[in-house]
Amino acid sequence: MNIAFGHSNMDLDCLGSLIFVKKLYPDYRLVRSRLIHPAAAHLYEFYKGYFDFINPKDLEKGQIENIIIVDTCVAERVREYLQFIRNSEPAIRIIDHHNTENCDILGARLEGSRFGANTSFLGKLAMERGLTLLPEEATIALTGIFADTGRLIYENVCPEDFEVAAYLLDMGASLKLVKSFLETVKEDSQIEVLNRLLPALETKLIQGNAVLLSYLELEENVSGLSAVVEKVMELQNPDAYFAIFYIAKTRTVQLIARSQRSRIDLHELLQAYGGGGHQLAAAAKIQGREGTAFYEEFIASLEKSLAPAVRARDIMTKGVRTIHEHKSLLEVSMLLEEIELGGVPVLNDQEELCGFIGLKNIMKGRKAGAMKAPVTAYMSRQPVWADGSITLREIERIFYKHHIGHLIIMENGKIEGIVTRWDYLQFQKSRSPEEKPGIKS
Ligand SMILES: [Mn+2]
Repeated sequence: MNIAFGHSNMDLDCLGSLIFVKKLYPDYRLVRSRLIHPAAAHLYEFYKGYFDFINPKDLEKGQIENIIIVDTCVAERVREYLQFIRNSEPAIRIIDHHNTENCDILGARLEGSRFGANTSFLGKLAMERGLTLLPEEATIALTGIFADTGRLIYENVCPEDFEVAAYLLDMGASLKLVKSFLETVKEDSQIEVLNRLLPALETKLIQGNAVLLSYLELEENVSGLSAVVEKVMELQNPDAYFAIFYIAKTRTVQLIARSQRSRIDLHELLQAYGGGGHQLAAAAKIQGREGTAFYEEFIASLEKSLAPAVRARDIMTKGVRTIHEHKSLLEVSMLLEEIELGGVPVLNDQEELCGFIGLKNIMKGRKAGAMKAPVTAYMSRQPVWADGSITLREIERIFYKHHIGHLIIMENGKIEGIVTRWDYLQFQKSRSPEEKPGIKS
């Protein structure tokens, strides 16, 4: 017998991969994990018939010749299957999109690419072979790709994920169904918590970071709380969110945290409470504490332990050139060419900031044939400037509000630098790892 399986606690990418295995290698039987990841439970309920799974225990009976393992390369995560294989030395082929350096399944043949989703690798094989899928199979596979790629927007996404997604749409995948399978907040109990959380939210500016906090008492534990917290995060878009629940029945404080800034390292922060997780997603359970007292104490500790937010002075271009108000448009355009910037601050006789002149202003002068006119005739007389201590969020707000591309940064009445839209975007692009928290496998 030939068999295929994914990791324990099968998730959506696992199921997506397996549906392709079934199409590509029809002589392999798929084996079901004892556990289905909660995020995959709904899809599994509707579509389990399409997999025609056997149970790990069924493996005891036969002789296993070939094995395909998908979406993991770690022995620990497939132990529940391997323990039932009685014969020695089956041929093992691993198809995984994780870093396979840590693979500890001996003698296995490794395949796969670092695509956003493992499903995409198998999807490429299916495309190359010109396979046809049922609409239901295409829906299963597309859900897998969307789950592991945050709907094709995480940093791990490759062109191949898009290609396979397009192919699946062609095969009749239903985006409506995919969307509903990806919805993680749908139980009544979760929605009730969500409704109670929203009015309980408070935002605090801590070290320049916009931090969202909430405290809620629950009778008993509600499953899928972290999905609710992620939903709130999505709605409010803070730098970080700390949701604190007091579970009356078990007298436990549950702390669930999400961050969007790698500077706010949640794994490290929550270790102090015996918790942990990833940099951007972590949780802790604290026994024997009274809820509200813990909440107050936790906020106070954040004031001390939170890393300061990035400020204008951290990302500005320093050593900014300026131009005197009596200089001509021609002179300023030559200066801009020299320094490769789109605009410069204008100074008056007292060396004070009195305007800003950019390419657009010069263009107007050029059209009017007035390149010899003084800068004052065409500059904008209300230069937008800000203090070096403002945060990224405030910079963003100023750009949008004033429709400008350059923000002059002053410290103690002196021009210290300029933040351009380009500086801002470069910084946003470079700050990794900024993977979205959520399903990671
Ligand atoms: Mn995966």
